[in-house]
Amino acid sequence: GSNGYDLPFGIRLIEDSKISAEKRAELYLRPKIDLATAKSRAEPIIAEVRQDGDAALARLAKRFDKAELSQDDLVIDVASAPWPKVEPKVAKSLDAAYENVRRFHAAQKKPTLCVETMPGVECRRIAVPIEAVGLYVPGGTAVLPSTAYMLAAPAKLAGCKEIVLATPPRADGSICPEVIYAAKRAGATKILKAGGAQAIAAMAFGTKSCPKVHKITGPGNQYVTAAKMMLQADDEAAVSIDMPAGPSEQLCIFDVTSDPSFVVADLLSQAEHGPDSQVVGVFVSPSGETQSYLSRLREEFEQQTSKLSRRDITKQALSKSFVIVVNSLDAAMSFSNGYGPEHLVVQTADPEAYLEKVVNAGSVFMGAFAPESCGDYASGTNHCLPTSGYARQFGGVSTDTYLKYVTVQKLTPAGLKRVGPHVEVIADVEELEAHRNAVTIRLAKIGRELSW
Ligand code: HSO
Ligand code: ZN
Repeated sequence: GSNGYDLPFGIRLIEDSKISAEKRAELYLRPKIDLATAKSRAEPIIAEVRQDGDAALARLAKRFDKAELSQDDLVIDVASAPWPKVEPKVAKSLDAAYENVRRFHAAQKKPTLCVETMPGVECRRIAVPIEAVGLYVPGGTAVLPSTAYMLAAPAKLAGCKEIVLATPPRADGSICPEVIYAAKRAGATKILKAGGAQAIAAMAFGTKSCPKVHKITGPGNQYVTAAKMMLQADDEAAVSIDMPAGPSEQLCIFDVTSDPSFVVADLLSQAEHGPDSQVVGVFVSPSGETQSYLSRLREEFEQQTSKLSRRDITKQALSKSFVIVVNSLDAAMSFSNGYGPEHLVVQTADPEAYLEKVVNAGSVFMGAFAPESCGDYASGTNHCLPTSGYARQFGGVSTDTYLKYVTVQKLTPAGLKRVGPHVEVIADVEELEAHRNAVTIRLAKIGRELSW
């Protein structure tokens, strides 16, 4: 029976029909991360960078990255930097992945909107790139060239002029060649050798060597997230962010027709990201007969996990993860929408039936042959996605992330004669006389009558 200890590595097994609404709401919450502490640690670092600029960056690189950097070696000018040496096989795959991402994100650009709301009253909406943007590519336990092209490709396609990519330097002061390669391929203009809160602060305020940016995107640890949230609220920095980012997560819906080795492979691919990652299996079992499938799942977890080089990290993530058994498609989607996963994998026979009911999810992977890792790297969709339930109000990074929409209007005399009288009436209601006058003074000149 489901006593809560039926799966290995502390993965909880839960029956949806047996839990209360309160318990379900608890399951929607992510493993707790202490953002308040992260903010209190990020605060003095932000202040130091604001105060001392490049000198602070050099000091902090020594302290946090063990890297000796001189103040004139903090920024790489990407255009003039030579192509770094990467294995030809790797370059080929990075190019193929980048090309798919470029194609999908280029197609996201929308034509200028132009609507004549009344004859002679023309409203337009034009997309204008944010001039300078900052992208954060985490370092830490994995090198992430994929994040470099996921963030830079849409910024370049949007038309941003300055695209600063910040990533922590290695102890010898260098940046991983694959990250430089991806940044150069995708069109980043500068690489800032800085990580953590200091990188975010440098881009938000600008330093002698790092240009000031107007928007900062990309994932990061709790210090990066804390800094992004604090600086977005700072009127001196006047910077916006893509979204608050938390640990990676995946929710995978499966049933007895799903291949258990695929289900487990997908859940593990997300669990290996970090000890705070969370994966959720939603097992749709209308018959309630689960034991034989679950025992195959258990075996797959044991076998596949033991072979992973990151099994220690993976097991920590699994200990915060769970499988929930539901009895219908509707119950599965109700749970998934309540959780709002960053990645939703649907490995059932008819994934389209589930897709219709998706409300809260960052990115959806449909059917047996769409593993999340394809979206992480190479199919074309973006992998910078809302976590921690923010899929309720945010979509992932896209070309739109780097654009703002400017509206335009143009009125003919006839247009003003049509809309102007309404403006006069509403201005009267608001008792804003100058507003009214701006119309009245013109209509006095051109007349109020519409002549046909
Ligand atoms: N799954 C991550 C993205 C990534 N995976 C980068 C591998 N490299 C986003 O949650
Ligand atoms: Zn991943």
